[in-house]
Amino acid sequence: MTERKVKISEAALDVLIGWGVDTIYGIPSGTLSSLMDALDAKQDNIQFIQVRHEETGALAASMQGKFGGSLAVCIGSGGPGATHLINGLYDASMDRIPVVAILGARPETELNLDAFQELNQNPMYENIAVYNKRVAYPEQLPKLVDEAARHAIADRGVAVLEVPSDFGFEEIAADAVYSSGSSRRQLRLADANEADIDAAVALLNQSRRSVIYAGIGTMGHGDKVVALSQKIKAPVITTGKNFETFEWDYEALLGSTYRVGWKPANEAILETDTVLFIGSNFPFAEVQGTFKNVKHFIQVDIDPAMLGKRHKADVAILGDAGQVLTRLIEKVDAREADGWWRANLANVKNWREFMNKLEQKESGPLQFYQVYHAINNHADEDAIYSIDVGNSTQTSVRHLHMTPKNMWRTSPLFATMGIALPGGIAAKRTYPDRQVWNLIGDGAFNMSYPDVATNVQYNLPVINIVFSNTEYAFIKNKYEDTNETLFGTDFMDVDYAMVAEAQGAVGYTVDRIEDIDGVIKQAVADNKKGRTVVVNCRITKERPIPVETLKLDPKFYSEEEIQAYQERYEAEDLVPFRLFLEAEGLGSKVE
Ligand SMILES: Cc1ncc(C[n+]2csc(CCOP(=O)(O)OP(=O)(O)O)c2C)c(N)n1
Ligand SMILES: [Mg+2]
Repeated sequence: MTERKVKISEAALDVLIGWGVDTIYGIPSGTLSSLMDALDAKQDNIQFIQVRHEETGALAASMQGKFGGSLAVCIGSGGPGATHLINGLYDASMDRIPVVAILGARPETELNLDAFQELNQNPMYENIAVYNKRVAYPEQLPKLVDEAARHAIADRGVAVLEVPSDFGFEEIAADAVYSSGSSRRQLRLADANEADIDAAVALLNQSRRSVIYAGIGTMGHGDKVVALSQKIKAPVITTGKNFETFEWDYEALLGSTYRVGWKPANEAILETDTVLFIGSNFPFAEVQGTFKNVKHFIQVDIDPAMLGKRHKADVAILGDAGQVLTRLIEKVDAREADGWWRANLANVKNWREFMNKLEQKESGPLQFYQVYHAINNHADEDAIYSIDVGNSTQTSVRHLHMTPKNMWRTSPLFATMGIALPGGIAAKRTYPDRQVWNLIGDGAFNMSYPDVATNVQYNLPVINIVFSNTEYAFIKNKYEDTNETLFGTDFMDVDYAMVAEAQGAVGYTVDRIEDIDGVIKQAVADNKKGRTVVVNCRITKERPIPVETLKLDPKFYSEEEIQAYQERYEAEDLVPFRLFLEAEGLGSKVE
């Protein structure tokens, strides 16, 4: 009997298929030659998505993980392709998303000769990779691909494998190869310590002004957070990346803190005495003094390395958010609605009225608010949102009406621009039957728009909303507060509708409030017919209200300052939280 032989590169792909891999993003190159042959042979099981830039591929891979898709793989040619992957891989690493990156390399006999395109590649990823190797000889390739996949998943990060281009052409005995994907198991977290739960309950029972700070760890447990919130009358602060966990109109949802946030959360966090901080890593906590007025800090996390990271924890609970919430709901005392609760509800109601009024304007030059209003009107109830970095991050957490049926993902920690469009490719690939919206600033679209063609080429129809203001507004707005000039923040106008049409997508341009609803409605109709759409929303240059530096309280600002602030942000009806507290007979802690 003769031994059955298989091509090593095909065997390596079979290993990945065993890990559930169904998509590989990248661009071919000489250094990826044997892998490309294998991708051709394995087309029935793995789709190669040819992107226009390797960064798009790596960002799509990262976003695929964030959207809950299968293990994502991206490839880059030895040298320039490997360096192009870097932003996506750094993004995945910071969000602890499993991604396998395969880097091409010179054939074995040409290695280490300072040959054309030859780089010492693994060290570029030393900083971030959970696994980072070069394959040493051909028969090792399937084994190391398996190692890379297993480490990416088990260690929640980026696994990098450099593969000399000729190795995959060799053959290996078919029965010498296996995928350990079928052995994939997860550690079960032990139940939370009951004494820690009791200590948390004691603090919550005695607190006068508690808030629940619900991070990404509470995703999927929004109902429990709300049940606890209602039982102990603690309003809910969430985080930029966790809005979809809650119904957008939950009456005690205060939004998120700091710049990408809401006014009520920024105010309440300075007035609360007890914070129940669940499954969150708020990276601005120390630099902004977010918790400076907090007396008691209770933290819940599944990662021991997070406990105590952002603030000293009076009670630290190691455990799953859902399980801990259930225990807390069972044990904690119920509380009647009190002044703290009512003041927060009144504050958030006032904030929502402010947002609604702007969103619902019926005529005039288009502002970003009305774009969201039209999206909210026409989006499917389970729409997926892929969000870029810039004002769109900030405005989408304020104005998109999200519920747990939606998904909302961005680059929250690495915060790289250009992530929304690759994210939309990954989202549509993962959920072909759901509606996908990419919400993108014009600066970020400039970084990513060649890949509209990728959506068209692979029949992955999405709706791109481009917020065109011909400026890097998020940075310009910051410079207004920190710099002497706004140098370098403006750029020239581009006709993004034409850019879309040139790539086989549908393009629209809109600059009036009167027209936005009709255009978005049409975009949705086109998309439902299988078209990728780009809506160039030429919006005004108004700055979204800076809720991290509110100038509304007469205790701290002159009448002129307040009036100027209110006029600029159309915020005549916004009331400082202190007044709602005082109406309940409560004092403010803010000095
Ligand atoms: C790759 C990258 N480069 C630069 C930045 C810094 N940055 C953050 S937001 C932003 C402006 C975004 O501009 P645009 O996409 O036009 O959105 P806008 O804020 O104008 O709505 C910049 C330059 C970044 N986060 N990522
Ligand atoms: Mg812009």
